[in-house]
Amino acid sequence: MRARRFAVAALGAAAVVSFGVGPAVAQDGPSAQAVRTIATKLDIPWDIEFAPDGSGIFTERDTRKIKKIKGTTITTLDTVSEASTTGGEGGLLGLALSKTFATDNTVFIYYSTGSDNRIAKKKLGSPAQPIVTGIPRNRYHNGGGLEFGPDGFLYATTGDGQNKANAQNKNSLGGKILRFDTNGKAAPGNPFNSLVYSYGHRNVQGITWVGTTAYATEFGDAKTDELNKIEAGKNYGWPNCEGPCNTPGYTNPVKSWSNKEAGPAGIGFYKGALYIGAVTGKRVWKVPVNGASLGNPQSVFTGYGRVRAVAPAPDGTLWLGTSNQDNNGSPGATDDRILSTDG
Ligand SMILES: [Ca+2]
Ligand SMILES: [Ca+2]
Repeated sequence: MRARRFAVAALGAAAVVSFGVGPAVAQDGPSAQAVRTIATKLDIPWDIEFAPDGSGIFTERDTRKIKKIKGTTITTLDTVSEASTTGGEGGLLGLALSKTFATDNTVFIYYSTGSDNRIAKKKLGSPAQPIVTGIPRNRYHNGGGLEFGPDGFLYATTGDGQNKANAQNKNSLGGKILRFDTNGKAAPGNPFNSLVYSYGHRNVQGITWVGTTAYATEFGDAKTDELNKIEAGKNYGWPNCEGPCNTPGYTNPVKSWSNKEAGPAGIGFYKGALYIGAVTGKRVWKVPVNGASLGNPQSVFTGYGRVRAVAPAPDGTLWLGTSNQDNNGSPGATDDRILSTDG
């Protein structure tokens, strides 16, 4: 297992990649950036957040652990025993920290169980308290994104659970973006008097905001992956449309890629651009933001394999988490890793 095969392949171009903790420089085509290795030998770091003291806190999908990175020290804060793998893309997925984390030591998590995907509130060291249950679950298409929006409500991104009809069914929590409070109640102003904020999605894994404008990444099926601008009540077309189409009533993506180039997962807004982790495309897509319009996507951070987590850090750097230990990856000796720009 853990063959160096990946490393050799990844180094094919001009990339120089560190396999230990310490400084390294990677050539990333048009936007070469210095990269530091923050942590190695992780197991699919899925979502990264930052505590008020600046430490990074992240979920690991298959170990179901919540871990903390402070300086060079990694500690396990908790294990979500209620979570289970789906043998595919499920497990312990999204993470959001309580707005008063420093005093209540509480997180919100999105995870798979044997029967559903759910969202829970969890004081670290205590059992998970589910606040949203019944999100369709399957081996694949489990969604998993969990973020606080600028309006103070939680947003979760879900998958269709490999049942396409869920996406257009407003009574299903699958193939949706959900908006709710910290008790799991529908946020006021939601378009259908339910948790549902937008629908017609296939498998959404990441959401972030530029000001109050929401953008979410979406895995397409066999053809086209999407970046969507998310607005309340809109229908994003799945399963009738994959990528842009001309059907009235459907909202087209603002950017799209072939599946091979993308597999868009985590997303963050950093220094004037959206950064999108691409697992299939083994890179990060940088999409410049110019007011209300988006520039041409640029391929950056190639050479690290499958990138899933993308997290702008409070110290001005950008953290990235690899997913080379998952079923589709070819892990190098030190995968999975969390990497950071030098600022
Ligand atoms: Ca998150
Ligand atoms: Ca769509």
